[in-house]
Amino acid sequence: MTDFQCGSYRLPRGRPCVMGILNVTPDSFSDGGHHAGTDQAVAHAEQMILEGADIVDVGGESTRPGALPVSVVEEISRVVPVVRALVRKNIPVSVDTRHRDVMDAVLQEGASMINDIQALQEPGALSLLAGYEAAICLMHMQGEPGTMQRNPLYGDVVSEVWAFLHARARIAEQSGIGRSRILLDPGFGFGKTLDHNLALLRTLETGTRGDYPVLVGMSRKSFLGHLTGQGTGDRLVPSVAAALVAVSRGVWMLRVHDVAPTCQALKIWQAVNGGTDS
Ligand code: YH5
Repeated sequence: MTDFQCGSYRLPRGRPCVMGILNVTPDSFSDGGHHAGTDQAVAHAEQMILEGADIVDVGGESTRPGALPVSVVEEISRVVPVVRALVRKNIPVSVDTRHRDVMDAVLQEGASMINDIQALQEPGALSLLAGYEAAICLMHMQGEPGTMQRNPLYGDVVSEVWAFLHARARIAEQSGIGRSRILLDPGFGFGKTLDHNLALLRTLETGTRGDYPVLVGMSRKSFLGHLTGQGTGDRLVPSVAAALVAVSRGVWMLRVHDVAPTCQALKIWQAVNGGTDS
């Protein structure tokens, strides 16, 4: 199995990898000024790397249902200082954005991955990525963040989600983005009911048996609360349980808030299921 290409980094395909979530929205870190926020964000990223994260995912736009829209200029001013500092510290950086101009700014700073909940559908995004070596995570979403959870409808959610992702991957390859740097993500919670999320989780092999590595993000999401009764701040155990279900069904990368507990769980999984190398 060849390694996954992530800018100048190579991540091993022979074991599950972990992406640590770093939100840089104003509510995430204290607003003791612009630099204080950046310093705290960088410290949190370094902590996640020490805990075993393979890459850090920096996000400056909240895409939770009901969140207020952010201008591209504002999003760039939130993420660029953090991306710049992490690149300087040789930490592999992903940026969670759907906007071409944000991608342009962070790729120039040396970001190693773009994580796009809109699967490069914004005009100019495909050709921009083709000019870099950065990896791209193509995610499925039905609707728009503000309204996507109102009444999501599918004929067959599993086949529709994976057909969309394979179509986007094909377009990405035709645009000059090599297969060894494309990841697919079914987009848990993005225009999906509890039943849709469960159907996708139950049948993850539909995606993981294909030609591309699969990333999932279920950490702390509402559907885990609906299944357990746990509130937003109390979903660590459900999140780790869901992560293990996912890797057992062939998922390669996990996007998580709680890096240390996830990596501990993965050590058990890897001791049983992995080789002795990696
Ligand atoms: C994802 O799945 N998700 S942002 C609501 C929560 C907790 C967490 C109500 N970006 C994904 O993390 N990128 C986000 O509790 C993502 N895959 C990829 N590739 C939403 C989020 C969250 C929302």
